[in-house]
Amino acid sequence: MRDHPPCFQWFRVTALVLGLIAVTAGSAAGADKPNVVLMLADNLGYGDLSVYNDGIRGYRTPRIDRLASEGLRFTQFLVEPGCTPSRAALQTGRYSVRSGLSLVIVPGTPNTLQSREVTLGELFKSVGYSTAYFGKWHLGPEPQSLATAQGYDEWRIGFYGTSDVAQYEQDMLRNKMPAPMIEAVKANYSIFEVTEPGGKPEILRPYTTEYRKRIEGDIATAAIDYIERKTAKGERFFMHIGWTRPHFPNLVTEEFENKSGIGRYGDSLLEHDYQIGRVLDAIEKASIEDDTIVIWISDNGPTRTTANLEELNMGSTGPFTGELGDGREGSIRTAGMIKWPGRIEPGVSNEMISIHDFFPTLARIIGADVPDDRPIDGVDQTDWLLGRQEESNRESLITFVGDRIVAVRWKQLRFYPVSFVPQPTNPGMMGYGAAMLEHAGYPNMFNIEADPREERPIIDSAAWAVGEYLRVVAEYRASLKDHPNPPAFSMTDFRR
Ligand SMILES: [Ca+2]
Repeated sequence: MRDHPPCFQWFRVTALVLGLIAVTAGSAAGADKPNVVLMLADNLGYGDLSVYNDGIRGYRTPRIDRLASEGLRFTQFLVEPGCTPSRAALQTGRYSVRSGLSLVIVPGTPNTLQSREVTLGELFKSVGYSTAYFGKWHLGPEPQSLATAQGYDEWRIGFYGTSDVAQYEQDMLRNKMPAPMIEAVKANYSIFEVTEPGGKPEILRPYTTEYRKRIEGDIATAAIDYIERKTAKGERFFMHIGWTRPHFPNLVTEEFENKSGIGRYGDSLLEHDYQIGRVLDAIEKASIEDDTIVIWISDNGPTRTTANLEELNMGSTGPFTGELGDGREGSIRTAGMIKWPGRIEPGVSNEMISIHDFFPTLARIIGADVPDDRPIDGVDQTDWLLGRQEESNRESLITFVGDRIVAVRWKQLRFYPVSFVPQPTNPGMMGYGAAMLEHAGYPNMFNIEADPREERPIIDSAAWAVGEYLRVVAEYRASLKDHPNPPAFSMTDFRR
């Protein structure tokens, strides 16, 4: 650290004292430690909500649209290309590759969430919040990986993996698998609850196709119960909900069947919207609305070619190409919004924010310490969100698949060291079913503002920007010197 002249030292001490007074005054007013409700949709695309698509798909999502109108809606919210990677990034504020979680979880490997990671739950616990997790986690079933081993006091309507496990039983029956094997597989994918930190999961029921219809409603009911319990005790809380929709299979209750006009993917969106509305109503009813930050975000783009047949190409990426699992814009740019009455001005912003940024931003808001013994890739966006500055603090983002850098964003430019191409299936699979094509030494480039569909490569006219691409990659690679990544697991590359 640089030495400062004495007058500057005096200024720093004075500023510190004034800062302490400000913090004390704020705490007395109770305004600096809001409740935080963080809601994560599963595989919802940029063009799936009516507030993003202007209702052109016929149906409306009125409750999320209203939340958007009361808060700040992001049109450049970036994530990682898959459930596990994005959730790891959200929990830790770090590129998922740093915790070996840049592909889907495989239980029994070291690639599940490890104790050494510091999660959002642990941040909130460190400053005295009550914390709870609901629904889908997808960061591993190992004891150290559970939400309740990672800073959350309780975990309701819990499951480890993804909602497609609801289809396994029928598929195994179709394939004449023996009954004991079916029962063993089902037991791995049950719905459970953990009622205390470090507690043992208590199995509630198997996650079947029938229960797939009801789970979103049960998650909402458990979340509402939590809000009522915590407000009755006057406790500050951090509530994190891993919703299940519109991840396939999108089976819904009778109430929502054929309601959207576009089939069950749309019906599922309507149910998701309805259940969000129930939770928002509970916040209002508990009279904590003005003192509660509500964040609603999706974890990644939708499945299109990799969904099951009934839902093929139903998820919408809006104007962008790509889908869950590949590195293109539609995979990593999705819907998101934040509401904090009286603090965050309602509106719409095209400034860049990524899922990693919530970790340092929420830490700043609640006065928690961000770990300084490891690289943190999220940036603190508080000043931008609170309107103290025009621009966000982010201008680049790297996208990984496994241990590979597959795309780099810098300002409005996208760089690709590889190309994603469809598998020769019918239909050709992209997204997590795509193949990756090695480039012969030069990246591909697109201007996402001039060309949202990424149809016109610009390496011929914009090679001046390659230096920025290399700088972003070099800065990340420099951080690996003292903090090497654990080996990334791959189900297709066994050379390491
Ligand atoms: Ca997902």
